[in-house]
Amino acid sequence: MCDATKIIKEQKAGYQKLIQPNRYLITSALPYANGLKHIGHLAGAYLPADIYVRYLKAQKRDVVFVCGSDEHGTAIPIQAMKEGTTAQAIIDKYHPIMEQNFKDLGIEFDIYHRTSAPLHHETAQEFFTALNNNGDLEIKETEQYYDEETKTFLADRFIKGTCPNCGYENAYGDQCEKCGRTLSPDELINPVSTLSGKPPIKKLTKHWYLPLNKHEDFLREWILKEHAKDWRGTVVGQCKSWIDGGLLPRAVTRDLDWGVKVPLPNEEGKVLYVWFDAPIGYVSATKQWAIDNNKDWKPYWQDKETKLVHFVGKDNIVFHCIIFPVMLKLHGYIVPENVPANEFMNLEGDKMSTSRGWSIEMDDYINDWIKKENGGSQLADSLRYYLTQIAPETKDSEFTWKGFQDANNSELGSIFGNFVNRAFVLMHKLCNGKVPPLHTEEMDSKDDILVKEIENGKSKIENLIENYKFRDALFEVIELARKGNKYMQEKEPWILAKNLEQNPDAQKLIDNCLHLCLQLCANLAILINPFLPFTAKKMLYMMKVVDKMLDWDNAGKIKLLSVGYSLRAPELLFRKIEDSEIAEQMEKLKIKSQKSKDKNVENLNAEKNSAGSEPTANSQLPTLIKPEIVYDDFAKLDIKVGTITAAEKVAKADKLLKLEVDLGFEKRTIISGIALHFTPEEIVGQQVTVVTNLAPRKLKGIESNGMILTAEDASGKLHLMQPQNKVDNGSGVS
Ligand code: B3M
Ligand code: ZN
Repeated sequence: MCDATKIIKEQKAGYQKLIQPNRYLITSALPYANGLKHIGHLAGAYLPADIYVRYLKAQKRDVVFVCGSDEHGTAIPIQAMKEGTTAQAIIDKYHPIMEQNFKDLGIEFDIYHRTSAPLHHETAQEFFTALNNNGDLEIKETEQYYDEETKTFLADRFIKGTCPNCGYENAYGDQCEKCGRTLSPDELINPVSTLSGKPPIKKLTKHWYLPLNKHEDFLREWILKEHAKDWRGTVVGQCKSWIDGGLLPRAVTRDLDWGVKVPLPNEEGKVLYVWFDAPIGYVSATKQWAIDNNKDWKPYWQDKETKLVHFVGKDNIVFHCIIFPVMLKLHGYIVPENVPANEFMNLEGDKMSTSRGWSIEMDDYINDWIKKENGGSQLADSLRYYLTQIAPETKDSEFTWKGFQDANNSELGSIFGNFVNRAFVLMHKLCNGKVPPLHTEEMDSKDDILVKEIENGKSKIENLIENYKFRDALFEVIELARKGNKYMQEKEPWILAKNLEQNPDAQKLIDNCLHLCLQLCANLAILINPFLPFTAKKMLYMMKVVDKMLDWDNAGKIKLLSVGYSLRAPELLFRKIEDSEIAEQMEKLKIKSQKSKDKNVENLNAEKNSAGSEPTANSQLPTLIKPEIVYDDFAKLDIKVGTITAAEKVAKADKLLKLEVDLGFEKRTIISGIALHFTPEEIVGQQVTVVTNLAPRKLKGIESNGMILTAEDASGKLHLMQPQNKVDNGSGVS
């Protein structure tokens, strides 16, 4: 709890409601400018922050919401290598796209900065200098991995190897992307340089370290005691296991030429570690915002009254809860009040991953759904709705296209949109297009209950948002619309209207019903605004009222629309999403993932079959041993002997041969990456061993149903794995 909250709470002892401080600095993790970001990222660190900020702003609190591109670290030059360009070109390409993507989805930062900005470099250097001059950093000389060919020290993603935790073979030197474990290069099994593919040597180098071990008491007290209850359990749990595992000094510099230079003389070739400079990006972004808006940035970082909240995904917890807070404390800045980290969002039963093509990039969603139609921002809200409804706040969750369709059609459309639409249509039909009066003397218990629901709804939703429970808060907003529908259904103003001639007094009942329904619509606009800002705007237009009506203080009241005020005709708030659109997206996802599988296989084949060219990582590593498996793992493979009965080259694929293999019980088509090693003529008639139960996969549009086994010699040449003597086709190999 920050001091301001504590003081106010103490002053108001006995007063139940916790009064929140007035100044907030909200941050969303700075995404790496190395590629498009997917909707899992959106749901993790950006959308919840945006909801929270919109709510705080509607509360008229003093809030600054900062974000920006993380443009340093090895991720950027690696992407540059992949795209055959420079690191600078990569950040200049992705930074503006990411900034625009966020805008299109209604994520409204006060500033979207970038860590390549000179102001950021100065700020990060100043931070480092202050800590260093104060004796808060330690200097150590250690042996680190070095690539002799490219003359580069291999930190972070410049080095790959087998993860000691899960056995994944392509784990990076800083993290395993498969199991999520944070790593150091020394932990990798069989490390190789990402740059040259060669095994590294060790070389002595000097670095600056942040001695986290000296701050254990502070971290225990601050996280495990003070915040044990108000932070999410998953966040406290992760911090506890780090602290209990023993904190070590952590290097904050790197031998690299891409990044913020170490601000000391004679230290050429050394930069700040990306995880040292990136969070300082929050500070430099605040400074730039202050310059642009003629404000003072200091209170946001130095005044204990300010509440700092970091929104991040779970893989960033340790940096925001342990490392950065230690840096902040040493520098005399405030530490976060909360770090409401989210778990991960899966997609259609599998982990979301851009590199595997199993993802929905924000950019793709925007192009497919928002840009394609007039007023497509409604579909930005549909996504915001579904992502909040399934937000992975306490455990991993799952995005499915069907779920998205249902959320849009059955909840947004049939409940929320339908209620607002009916209220407006009936008001035009039965009340001359004007807000009818409320005849209090005619109010019955149903009316009273609805009024109470409106009043209570506000505080329920408010409490949930204050506690970072956005999914529950959104549920309550929809619940209120559901209650509106039920109320209207029970009141049946359309039936009353039929008997007006016999019973003219019934107009009063019609008026009351629609008066309350319209006031509820106005309330819904306020309450939905943090979640679905485009929808709230549309509702303001229909009600002919100004933005000011969305002030949070107005919620819970039933006098928002004046009697006799004429309102516009209803607009469709949410259009229906058709089955065909969902089928199209599913197809697109499958094609995309297949394409990247093909690409990965081709890359693998290119490596496997590049005899004569540079030796590859594989051919340099004949002794590479994979992690141990049990017999059952081996027994899952169905390996059989077959004879190649036909072979031909695959068009537009130098390395692929299309083979027909007779397995005795059937003939199979197998695409194999061996065309650089065998001609079709020499291979026909050869017996081979085949993994027959490998899932089929398409290569260059042809389905391959198995894999031919080969051995690779030191020069990279492939040899067929054949039985010592001819055996019957279909013979099992074990
Ligand atoms: N760029 C890692 C990530 O995108 C990193 C976050 C920095 S936040 C200061 O997951
Ligand atoms: Zn792993």
